[in-house]
Amino acid sequence: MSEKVVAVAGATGLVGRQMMCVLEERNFPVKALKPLASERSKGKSVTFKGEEIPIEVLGEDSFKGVDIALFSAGGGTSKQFAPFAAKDGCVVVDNSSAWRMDPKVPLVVPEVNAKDIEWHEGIIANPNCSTIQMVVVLKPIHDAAKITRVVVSTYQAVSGAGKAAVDELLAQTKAVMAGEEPVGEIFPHPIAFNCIPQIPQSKAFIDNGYSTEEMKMVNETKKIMGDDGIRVTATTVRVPVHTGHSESVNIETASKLTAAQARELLAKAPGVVVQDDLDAEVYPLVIHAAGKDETFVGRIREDISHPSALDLWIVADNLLKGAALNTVQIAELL
Ligand code: 25A
Ligand code: L14
Repeated sequence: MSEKVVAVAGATGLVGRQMMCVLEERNFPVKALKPLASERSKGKSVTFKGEEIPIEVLGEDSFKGVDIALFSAGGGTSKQFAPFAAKDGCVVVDNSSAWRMDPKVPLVVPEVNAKDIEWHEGIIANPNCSTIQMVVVLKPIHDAAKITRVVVSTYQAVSGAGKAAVDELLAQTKAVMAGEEPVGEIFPHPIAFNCIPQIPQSKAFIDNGYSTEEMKMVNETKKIMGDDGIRVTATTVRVPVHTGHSESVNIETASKLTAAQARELLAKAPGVVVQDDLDAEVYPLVIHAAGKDETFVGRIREDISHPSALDLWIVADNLLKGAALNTVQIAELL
């Protein structure tokens, strides 16, 4: 692969920073790195391969001479600036929700639908974090037994909501431990010692009673798997975890798979690690999955209430496989 000029839009955010770490760790052939952020980050710099690089303010002209731009600066920023990047011949890999359901934009998880990058027109979307870790597990099961329906509940870490949200969890935890009232600005209710069935933290709910995060899981799963026939319902919940999303998933299939067959399939699946030893009390845990690239699956069992369904527990690092790593993997395909 020839060396590329790579821009990172949102370089000072939690995901942007991880993107640069992943580029460095995976030895992505970077000719030059261009970190971009808002006016707020003017004067700051980032360190990449031991070199200090000043942040530039993101603008319409930021992408001249750039080959690949990785975006993680929020949906509004992506909507506004990605078209300028694409117009200048740069390929955008966008981590926001702005372009995911656009029929002209591929929505890609390399282990599932790498081929979809072929039809991009300058923008490729990185899916929602909770959706990514679920579909890497669904894919081998769908290929073997055809999934008809998925029921998922998530347990999502605060780092999904950015750096300020992580700070809020830590500050509220300290406050409660000191016997004080937890106060906060990011989440609609205290997150320390609590679970909040609302994601995102504002303007979450739509007319059907679902949150937008839940509908992302429904719609994006069908698009990535390339099968509108898979019925999906989701409940997404914020929990007081720093990093790593967990999911309880029930999967109905057209033909029956035993738990042993599913374990065998998943053990061979790319990007998936099976952790499933009940005698030893081994199953995926966020405290182990945080910082890792793989998606971990365990508690694999046959649903006793249904003739052909499985229950399982899926955990991954929401900032890595859920965001920065998957984005860089897409860039590697390019
Ligand atoms: O708009 P959305 O879609 O709801 O997304 C909201 C946020 O979700 C995060 C990301 O926050 C995003 O901004 N996010 C998006 N996808 C994510 C994913 N898959 C995800 N999080 C997890 N998983 P973030 O805090 O991680 O990163 C924000 C980055 O985007 C830059 N940015 C924002 N607006 C921009 C922009 N860059 C260019 N143009 C714009 N209009 C942002 O740069 C950061 O790099 P920054 O300079 O604005 O922020 C630098 C530091 O300032 C702090 N900060 C953030 N907001 C404010 C702030 N300080 C003061 N006032 C604020 N309002 C941050 O802590 C940051 O470190
Ligand atoms: O659609 O945990 O990428 O708040 C990123 C942040 C979904 C929610 C996305 C979180 C969002 C996620």
